[in-house]
Amino acid sequence: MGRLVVVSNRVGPLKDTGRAGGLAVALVDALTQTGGIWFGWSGDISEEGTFGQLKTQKTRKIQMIQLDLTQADYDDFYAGYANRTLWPILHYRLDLAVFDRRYEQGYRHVNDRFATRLRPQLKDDDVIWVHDYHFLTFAANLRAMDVNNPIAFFLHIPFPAPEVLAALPNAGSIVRAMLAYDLIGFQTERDADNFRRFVVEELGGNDLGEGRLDVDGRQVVARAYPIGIDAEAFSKFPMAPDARKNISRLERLLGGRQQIIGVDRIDYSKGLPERFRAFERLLEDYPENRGRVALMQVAPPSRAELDAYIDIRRELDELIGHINGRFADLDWTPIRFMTRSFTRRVLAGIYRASRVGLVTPLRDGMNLVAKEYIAAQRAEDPGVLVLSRFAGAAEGMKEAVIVNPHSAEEVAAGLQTAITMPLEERRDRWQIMFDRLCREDAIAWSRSIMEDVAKVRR
Ligand code: GDG
Repeated sequence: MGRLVVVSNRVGPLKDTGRAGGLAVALVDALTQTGGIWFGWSGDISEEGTFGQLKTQKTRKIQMIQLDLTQADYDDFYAGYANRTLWPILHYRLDLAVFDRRYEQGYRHVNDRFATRLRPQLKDDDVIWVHDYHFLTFAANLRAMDVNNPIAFFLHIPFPAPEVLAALPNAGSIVRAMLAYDLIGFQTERDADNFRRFVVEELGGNDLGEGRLDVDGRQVVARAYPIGIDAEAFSKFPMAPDARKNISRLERLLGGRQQIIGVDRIDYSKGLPERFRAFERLLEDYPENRGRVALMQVAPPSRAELDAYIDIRRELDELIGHINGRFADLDWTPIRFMTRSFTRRVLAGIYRASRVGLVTPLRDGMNLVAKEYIAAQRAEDPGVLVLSRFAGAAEGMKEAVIVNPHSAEEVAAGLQTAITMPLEERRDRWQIMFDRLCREDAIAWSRSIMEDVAKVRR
């Protein structure tokens, strides 16, 4: 295999400084195998934007190449089409999607500009791997510049039912552009199936079985490749000195009470208001938990300049104030809400100190927090994962307590099951999930995509 060229909106980090997630670890591993390029947005805005100087940085085997955006690119491509149009639609939130043709034009323009700037860097035997909803049309732009290399794509977020996606203006044209990829990877069988169904029903393609599609003589593979985490490494994090220090701090504070932990970017897809209402329901329906169980929510803000995110932040502040006001006691606060962030090691320690991991998105591509929570547990006395059926992770974690996040009763009952679950059952469920996480880790994930794209050369 030739070099690998990774394209994603944000690039790096190349070294684990405590913040690199499983994705960065898997991509650095894949890039180190063959050497290669990691190409994407610098995170900066400048007047020249994609016409400006490339920002490059090279380690022994990996070259990072980054480009700026102009303010207009940022507004239309990033804040606009990617995050106000595609993100809500792909998460089944038609009610929040904004359709503006300037956004779509900006999106197509930035994809084309990125392809144009990458083109001169490419060698004939490179394999190209493009990530996520920012770059759906990227391969079509490269193909128009006579790039014949194998190109794989991975979508980190859900691909909705065709009935939902069809509401996107020009959905057919966007999905048709995706067919310029050789291999399209999704988080779940459901997502891959939705994509194939769109291609058959809306574009008149043929489903040839085993994920293979034929559209007007062009063949593409669309399959599920559920993303994994660096499970082995993550399971050791709670033993690191800074994690242990924080575990002791937490345990002192809890003084024998049980903790439920939630960790999510503040995003309407994560089901945070529904989660807090379900916790309130737990305290109403199972009053023995008052004073004995607390919910800790780590919630780093994201995309905070978008209206939908300002609204949810306000809703959360009010709701938490209401619940804490209603139930707090002298020595007990029901919900602790933190918008600060932690290193991955400390986060792993917090997971370990928590009896229940609560992951209740309304829709989520995978949800790595569910996997990290399991990886961080102690084999002798593991906690319980309460998991939304609408997280991609639910497809491969059937041993969790699976709940419908829209039902406060069901989540409250799931929490009660988790809090009272006997040790033996906790161990049985945990062991199965942990073994699977180690087998199907981040590195196995990227390798299987790389193997398959090599097979479907044009
Ligand atoms: C997208 C898809 C898909 C959180 N707080 C801190 C922190 N985190 C880390 C978590 C986890 C990551 O952020 C969040 O990953 P998720 O998978 O839960 O969610 P998204 O950010 O929405 O990711 C998702 C994923 O892509 C991968 O394909 O699973 O469905 O939406 O790793 O630990 N990390 C640190 N400090 C924090 O305070 N260091």
